Amino acid sequence: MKLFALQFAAITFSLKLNIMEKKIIITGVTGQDGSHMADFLLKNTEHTIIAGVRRVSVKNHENISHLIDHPRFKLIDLDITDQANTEQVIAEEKPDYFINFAANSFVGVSWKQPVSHMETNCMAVLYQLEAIRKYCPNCRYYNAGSSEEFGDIVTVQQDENSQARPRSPYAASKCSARHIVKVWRESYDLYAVQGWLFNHEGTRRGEEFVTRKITKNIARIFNEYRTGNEIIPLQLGNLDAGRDWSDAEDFIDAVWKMVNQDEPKDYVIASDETHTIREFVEEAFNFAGFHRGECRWEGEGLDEKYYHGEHCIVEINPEFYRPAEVECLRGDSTLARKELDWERKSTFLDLVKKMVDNDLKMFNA
Ligand code: G4F
Repeated sequence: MKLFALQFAAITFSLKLNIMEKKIIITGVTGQDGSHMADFLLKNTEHTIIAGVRRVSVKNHENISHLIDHPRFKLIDLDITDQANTEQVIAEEKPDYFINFAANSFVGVSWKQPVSHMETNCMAVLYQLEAIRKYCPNCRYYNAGSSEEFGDIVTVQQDENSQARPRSPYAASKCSARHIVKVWRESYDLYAVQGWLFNHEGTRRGEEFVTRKITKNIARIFNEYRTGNEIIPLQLGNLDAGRDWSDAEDFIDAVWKMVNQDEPKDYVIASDETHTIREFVEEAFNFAGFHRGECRWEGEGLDEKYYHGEHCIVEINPEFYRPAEVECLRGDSTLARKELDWERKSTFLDLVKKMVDNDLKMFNA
């Protein structure tokens, strides 16, 4: 009887601390968020990670190369746009958590590939939830939502009650997925949530996104200066759009907390600040040694340029403008800070510096 009581106490204790070994499927694990989530869970829990990866001829495992031999990290083939494959994986693995970070996440391309955005960002969510409903209804599900869903904003700050006003096929696909998550949660009593994650960046960010494009090109320009080669300016689109940027690593524990509440609920995760692309450019060049006092903007509109001395270091290319722009985003993460007890650690300037330092180091390695 005493032994039984002890065992019971141990189980309750480990459940409370979330240290019971569980099975977690993560999709998009080769990307920024998925790889940070895998790192976080392997470090802070005893859970096993099943990393669902699409089979491609050239592997892009750079972000997870350090995890490949980890005993609690298992790679499996999973194409989330294939319903049969999704169903078979979920039926076989019966995960305790399913964290869906896989997405077509580049807004700019979504006008050119709207169908694939809908299939990857929305239909895949439907396949996942249907399979979870059938084979493991106790599985806790997270889908990556986006501040792009707010789009054509009507309030200075966007919170959980703000209206969805998508401006791109990408945003429309995320809004559709949000409705699916909500309907499946309410109809089948599933623990299914979709956070509104505002822009989050870092050293694992892809180069197609503006922050990494800026910091990688600054490293190249720095090197051109150093070696006395011709300076090729960085080409950008709309400099005056405002974004609410955070360090991606700060968002991971917010997502983990979101899937571990008593009741499923969607939260806004943000820094609650707005900075323009122009500000990001100025701060990033400044950290690289192109000090603000030595740089200046000249010209207007498509002819605007940023100079360091007589060298043009940034110019505008209309190709990088979008058919419809989300002009300004600023989250209101009050609810997440209060109910999830979540707090970001890095400031905007910490993030810019970290990305610039990393790319300068990588370029000169
Ligand atoms: O870095 P971006 O491509 O990110 P965007 O569109 O805000 O989307 C990112 O954040 C979302 C969260 O809100 C995610 F859901 C989404 O998956 C993705 O991670 O562009 C940021 C801004 C835009 O206003 C864009 O017009 O930068 C502007 N921009 C200006 N020049 C540029 C460029 N964007 C890119 N990618 N490349 C440019 O040359």
